[in-house]
Amino acid sequence: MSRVSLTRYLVEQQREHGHIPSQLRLLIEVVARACKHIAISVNKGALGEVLGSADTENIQGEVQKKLDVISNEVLIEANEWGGHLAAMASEEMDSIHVVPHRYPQGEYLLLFDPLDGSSNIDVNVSIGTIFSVLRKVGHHRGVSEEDFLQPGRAQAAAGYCVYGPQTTLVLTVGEGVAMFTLDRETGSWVLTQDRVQIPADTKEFAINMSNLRHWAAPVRQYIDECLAGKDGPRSKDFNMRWVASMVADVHRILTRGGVFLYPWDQREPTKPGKLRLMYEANPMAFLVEQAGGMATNGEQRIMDIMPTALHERVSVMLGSKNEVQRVTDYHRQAA
Ligand code: P6P
Repeated sequence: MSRVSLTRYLVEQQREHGHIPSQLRLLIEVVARACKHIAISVNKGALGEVLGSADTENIQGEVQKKLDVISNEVLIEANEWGGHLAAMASEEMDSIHVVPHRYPQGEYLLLFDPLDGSSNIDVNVSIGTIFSVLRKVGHHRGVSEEDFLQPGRAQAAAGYCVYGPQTTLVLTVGEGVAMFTLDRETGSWVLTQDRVQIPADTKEFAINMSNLRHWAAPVRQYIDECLAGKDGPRSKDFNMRWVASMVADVHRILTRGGVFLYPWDQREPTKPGKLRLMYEANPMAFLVEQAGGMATNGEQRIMDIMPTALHERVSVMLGSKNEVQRVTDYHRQAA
């Protein structure tokens, strides 16, 4: 079978569905190229003097790793000049980054977590870049943080790049999910899976079990039933995985099914959850739904949440539809 490159895939998707205007195609190709540059830095590890902390903090109050800062700079510099973007937002930046006046402004807004899972960088475990694309609505001049505060269902595209044994770009523009593996010899992204589908049922759950005593009752009920196995109410045994890198856990779920939970817990009761809505939960929810899965915060569809702040957090349950439906039903019954 002839190899299909990312560019060919986007051109053929545009021809078939007409939903990838040239500015969006340019945006996706620029982000994909930036991910290749990030992969090169990530893969250097100790040989590239890119490990360890940058001795700075981000808005989340988290100590930034050197690679967090490098990845953020790569994405900013790659996307500034193309004329496809009005502004960018990142986990690593307090406020939005407006495209400088020396460049033309485009109609899209790009949000990203430049290197998610950075606690895994120094121990050589898979990490990734997560991105979300919104349209700048309204024809007012200028762009502000308010322009970004759109629900996940408004996304024009979303994806991630996982830096693991393979470097894989996973993308949706609203017509299913496709996976592209980086061919390091030619430097091109090659389509390796199209029309990804998550099985509706699974025997694999992903959650940080050390937080068990802090969970709300519905989560506790759901996990206890999984742990009870075939002698319990589920009448089947479950397996558990927790990479502590959302990109790696979600990639496994897109590849073979599963359910991922990072729910609210009472450690910081005023926070709805740990993960960020705009550039972690929304793009992952878009991918999961496009692959036939489900993504809720326990009460509602993640992509229906109306954001009120750029860096707001959210409780996340996503993956195999029947499992997410079950744990969401437990929350609704407890309400
Ligand atoms: P914990 C990584 O820091 C991250 O944001 C996600 O990628 C991951 O799923 C989660 O946090 C891990 O959190 O509390 O298990 O370290």
